[in-house]
Amino acid sequence: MAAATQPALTERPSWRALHSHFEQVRNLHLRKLFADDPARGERMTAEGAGIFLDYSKNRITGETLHLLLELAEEAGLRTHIDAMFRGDKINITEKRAVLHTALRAPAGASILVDGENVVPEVHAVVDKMASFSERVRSGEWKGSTGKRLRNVINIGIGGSDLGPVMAYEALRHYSDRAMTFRFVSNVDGTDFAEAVQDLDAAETLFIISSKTFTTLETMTNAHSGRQWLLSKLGNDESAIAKHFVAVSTNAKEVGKFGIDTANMFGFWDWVGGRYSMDSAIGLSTMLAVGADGFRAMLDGFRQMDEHFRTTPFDRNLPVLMGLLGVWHTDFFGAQTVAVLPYEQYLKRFPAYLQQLTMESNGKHVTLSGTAVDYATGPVYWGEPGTNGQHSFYQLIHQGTRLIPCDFIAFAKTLNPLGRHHDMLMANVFAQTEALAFGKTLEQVRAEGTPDWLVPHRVFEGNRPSNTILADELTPQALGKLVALYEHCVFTQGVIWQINSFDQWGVELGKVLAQRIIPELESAAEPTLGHDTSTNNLIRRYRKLRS
Ligand code: G6Q
Repeated sequence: MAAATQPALTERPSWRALHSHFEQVRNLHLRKLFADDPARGERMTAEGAGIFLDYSKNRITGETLHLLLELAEEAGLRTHIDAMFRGDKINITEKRAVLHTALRAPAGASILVDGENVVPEVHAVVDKMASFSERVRSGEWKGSTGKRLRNVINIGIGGSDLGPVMAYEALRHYSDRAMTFRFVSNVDGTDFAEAVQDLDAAETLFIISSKTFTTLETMTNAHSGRQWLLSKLGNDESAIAKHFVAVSTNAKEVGKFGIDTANMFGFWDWVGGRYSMDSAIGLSTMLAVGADGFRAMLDGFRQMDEHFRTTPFDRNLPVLMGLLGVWHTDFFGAQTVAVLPYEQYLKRFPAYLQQLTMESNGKHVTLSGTAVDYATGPVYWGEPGTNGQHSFYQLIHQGTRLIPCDFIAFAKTLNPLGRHHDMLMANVFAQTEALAFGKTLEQVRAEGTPDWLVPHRVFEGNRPSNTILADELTPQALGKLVALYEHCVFTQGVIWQINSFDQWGVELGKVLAQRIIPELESAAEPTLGHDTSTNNLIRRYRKLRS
């Protein structure tokens, strides 16, 4: 890959220019930037695929933007985008193409992986999911006792869980309310026990979602699911075929588990776990909202893909958001980004984004293996508004850290209820205004505040935020929103010259856990060869447990 021959990020002319520029603008206040430029609030906006982005409340000038866009050009962002969409093996440490965009490519498209067009296969899987979903939703597909299946339990973890949970919650409004959806991920038995405790096994369908079909947590939960079902249905092994389906790339392991591979929905090694909610991993989503809803979501993804692929960078939402993130992270030294959806249905969206962003860009070496000497992916976190306003917003407004925020809101509510929605939206606008402009010492004094209290009531302001505004939370809008962040992550990964598509950092803990399991399970006192802390903790656990 060309990366090895790229100049180091910090050697790029635009990067150096950004450094000297930063010294000039670091103390500029948004109050002044807005006062000096009456058109700023209208100019520093962009619209793509029906999503509106207001980025005017960031600490940037026209020159900042110009230099950031130059950085994108120097980094060869355009070439990298084309390489991803084309199916080049840009995930070099795993020697894989990165083609989540192929999951939503239109039927007639041609995208080659190792010389083979993958688009027909993608559509064949969506069709197979659609016919299965319709059979379950209509009641044609029945459980082994002849009862209709009303409960769906997705067993999966990480990329095989967070997307499905988030999408189910996000699209609940469109879901079949006669059905119950649960998601089991944690190897903590409580997760499974609570998920099934009030369910009738005869009405329950398990989806075992695992790309590899070897993941410890998922396989442990899948076996517990199998046992639970069999124990409730008279140990009739033939029930498995009616109550278990799999989503995986590993037909061999699926077969070994006892699931008929006719009831397996496939995907491919070029779909990363955290980029897979629009693959067959979204089977639970389709069961909830139906095939048309799922296809509408794919269409939303596709629209944002097209926007990202074809729009000039200065009007390109994911590019602008990605570059602003680099500006905050590497120049202002911001360590986190708060994602604040003012939409209750998006309550799991920040958790979903944590994996998407942090597993992708939490990297310490470049593609060529050299250590970076700049900060890469920030910590993403957040909660829906207005709830967060009554807890952690205090630190964002008056704390000592700079926390760039993404506010996400919708013009229309799915649950019109009196004045609720206007109140919700008033809070979005009020928060971004308060963060940017704050309240000066003079203003606080002018309100008659006693002198001793004045410093406590001053809001410095100058806290950056983006506002992302869409029309209404539909399946299509959800697809657009997820793709927006996927491509924002991609943009940043290209700038930082890292591989956004591997995740070696999760390996070590897995390996060590496998080593410790027999040490906990053995009847005889094991000989422990860890450090003294780990040895001591294991001994203590063994003692307390008994
Ligand atoms: C995502 C990661 C990781 C993965 C899980 C589940 O990008 O690779 O979160 O999705 O470890 O893996 P399986 O789907 O193979 O069970």
